[in-house]
Amino acid sequence: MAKEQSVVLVKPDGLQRGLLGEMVSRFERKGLKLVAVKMMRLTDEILDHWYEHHKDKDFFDELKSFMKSAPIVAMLWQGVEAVAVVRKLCGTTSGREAEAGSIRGDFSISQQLNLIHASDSVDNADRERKLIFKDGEIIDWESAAEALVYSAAERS
Ligand code: 3AN
Repeated sequence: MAKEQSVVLVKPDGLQRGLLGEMVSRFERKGLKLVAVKMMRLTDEILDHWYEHHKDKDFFDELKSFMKSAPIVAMLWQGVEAVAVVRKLCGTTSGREAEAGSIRGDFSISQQLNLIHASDSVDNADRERKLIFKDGEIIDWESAAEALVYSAAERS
């Protein structure tokens, strides 16, 4: 089955609140595979592309300065239908509405300070991956757990 990659950003509030380990743990336990990770400070150049769909919104400038207020941790998680799976683990955008059991549902009560970003489509995951990671930073390693988390049919 088709393996996808989802770009996840642990946002400044997630890092400041010490939730990085909690989030990584949830993705690992699910059976997703981490193929790239780095800490960085986001720039205007990246954010203007990243949030292109919000550039005319009144919260755009505030959103950008929030995303630059502390470093973020960028990760690439791989797995079968990873884009939808990761979105589900994150929960819907507003922490107040996000499902209990999701990352936002369990740890956020805000629309903007919602801890985490996850790609919302395969095309956007592709675009976001290129904005953040160089080819050499992505490592497609052989996971011994793969035979335990997927059936043979799902692995092929
Ligand atoms: P998601 O992060 O769930 O894909 P988007 O792409 O609609 O949601 O929003 C991107 C980010 O913009 C959100 N994570 C949130 O931080 C911020 N945002 C979205 N809507 C609002 C809003 N109405 N007011 C303030 N910030 C918002």
